[in-house]
This record gives sequence, structure tokens and C-alpha cells, in this order.
Amino acid sequence: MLIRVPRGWEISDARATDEAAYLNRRRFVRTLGLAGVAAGAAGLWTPAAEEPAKPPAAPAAPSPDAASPLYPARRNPLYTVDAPLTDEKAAASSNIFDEFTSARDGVAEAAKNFRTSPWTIHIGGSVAKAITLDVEELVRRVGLEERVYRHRCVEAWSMVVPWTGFPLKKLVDLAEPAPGAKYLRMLSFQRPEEAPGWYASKRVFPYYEALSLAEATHELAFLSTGIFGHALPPQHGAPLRLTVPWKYGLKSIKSIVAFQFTPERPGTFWNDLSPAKYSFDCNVRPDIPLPWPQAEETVLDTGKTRKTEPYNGYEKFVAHLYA
Ligand SMILES: Nc1nc2c(c(=O)[nH]1)N[C@H]1C(S)=C(S)[C@@H](COP(=O)(O)O)O[C@H]1N2
Ligand SMILES: [Mo]
Repeated sequence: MLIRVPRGWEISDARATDEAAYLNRRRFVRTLGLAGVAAGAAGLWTPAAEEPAKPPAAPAAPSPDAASPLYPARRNPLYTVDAPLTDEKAAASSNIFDEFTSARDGVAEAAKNFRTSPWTIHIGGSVAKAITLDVEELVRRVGLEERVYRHRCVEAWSMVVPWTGFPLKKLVDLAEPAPGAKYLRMLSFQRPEEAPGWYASKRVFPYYEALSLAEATHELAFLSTGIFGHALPPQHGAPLRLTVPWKYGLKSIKSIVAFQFTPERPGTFWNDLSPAKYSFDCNVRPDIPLPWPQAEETVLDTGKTRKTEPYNGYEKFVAHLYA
């Protein structure tokens, strides 16, 4: 079901009154068959700026040439960003995935033969019953939707992209964590023979990350299987990567193989390497240099600079987690 109560991230600024945006919104809503929702939310949300060029997809329909009937998944109109989408090629050709190479423009090539199917995932630790399943089975169980999120890297670049995936909370619910579970630890793949940067790096892989359970069950915390209406290419973290838009990109661990619930706070890759720079939280904080400035960011494709927003623009929805 679609949500009736408009969330803040689709409540737009002054642009909401713009006539073009209004007409555009109506077309968008009609496409989705959401006239009733439109009546309730009229004037409250603005579609992402790219809507005229790319109307959101209808519920996934099998297409003869599509590699998978899962894509494109229906866009959830509640999760949008009042900024243009980043060019897909730009997003797919400047990546951070140090297991493959530390060259930002070399990841796509270095990772192109990475085997991402079949892909087994383990869910365990403090849970009623540990589960081992293939990512395809997981997707069948939870379903897919599309959301447009901001992404902000600590290296001060940013992008706005449509991810396909599902709320991380669905995985947590599937796992039935024990009452004592307070954190969720995530582990990246461990196949050095397929990752040319593995031993070239001064870091010790595999990459690992963690969230508090309160963060992991927040509605914005997302697991992505796709981007721009198709399955993730390897450089973006296929077949399953975390997407937590209010945190620096380094929290969004790629190519996850294991989820482990723990009572104690686990270590995280960058916090363990350099605790003075990278906190466990790593929330986007323009006021705190790391030690280089974080007040501004460069948009990946246009090269334009914009001010970085607290919690990457999601402050109203997540700040209470850190009160
Ligand atoms: N396993 C793994 N996950 C990772 C990284 C990495 O090097 N290894 N880099 C992180 C960083 S710093 C960022 S900004 C994002 C980049 O995601 P993108 O290449 O899809 O834009 O992935 C994050 N996830
Ligand atoms: Mo990053």
C-alpha cells in the first residue's frame, strides 16, 4: 500500500508552487494511478526534477529483452530528491571499491568479471534461527521498489541516484533478532582472487560495517540490488549493497555476504583504521572537518559545488536517533 501521510522529504520548498512542477506532478501521479493520493497530498510533494524526461515505471512488467523481470521496479514517490538525477554514466565510472582498485575511474573495468550470481547470504548471530539463502530468494521474499536518494562521500563528492531494493527492516524482520540484539554487522565478499586491488591495498580486507538496530530499522535504511532501473553493475556493489543516505558513503558497504546481529557494538572498517577521523556513526556533518572541510560537496557529473546539508538533507527524519 502507498503511504497516505506525506513525509518531509517529499515536501518541497518554494518550487512546489511552480506551475510546470504542478502539471508534471499530476502527470506523474496519473502514471502511477495514484489520483487519490494526489488529492490528499496536492502541493506537498514535487517529483524529482528528471520526471519529464523519464516518467516513473509502472509496476514491473516482464519485457522480452530485459535481463530480469524485476527491473525496473515501481518508484516509491515518497522518496525523492528536489535535485536532478546524476548522469548514470558518471555514477558508474567513478566509484570507490578498494578491493578492486583505488583508482576511482578504474573500478568498473577492474570489477567487470566479478561473479555476482549465485550469491549466498548468511543471516545469523543473535537471532532465533540463522538463515542461509541466495540473494535471489531473498528478493523473492521481500520484493523490490525504487527510491531516489542523495549520496555523499566523505571525499566531498555527491550524487543523486535511483536505487532499486528494499528496506533493510524487511531483512531484520525476517531474521527475528533476539531481544539482546542491539547492532547489525555486515560483511563484504571475500574472494581476493577476483579482486585485483585486494593485496595491492594497504588496507586489510574484507570490508565490514555496522549499524545500530535503531538505524537498521529506520525506514530510510535500504538494501540496494539495482540502480537506474536495472540490476547493480559490479562497481556499485552487486548483487547487494547497503544504502544509508544520511551517512557518509563509506557506511554503504558493497557486495554483502553476511548479516550478523550482535549485543555489543561491532567494529567498522574505517573507524578501526582511523578512529580520529571516522566515527562509528559517520553521519554527514558539514560542521565537522575530517579534517578536510565537509561544508561543501562537488556534484559528480556537473562538477558544480553545493552546500552539504546536515545528515545529507535527512536531518528531520534521523536526528532523533542521535539525541
Ligand atoms: N566493500 C566496499 N564497500 C564500499 C567501499 C569499498 O571500498 N569497499 N567504498 C565505500 C565508499 S567510501 C563509498 S563513497 C561508496 C561508493 O559507492 P559507489 O561507487 O556505488 O558510488 O561505497 C562504499 N562501500
Ligand atoms: Mo566514500
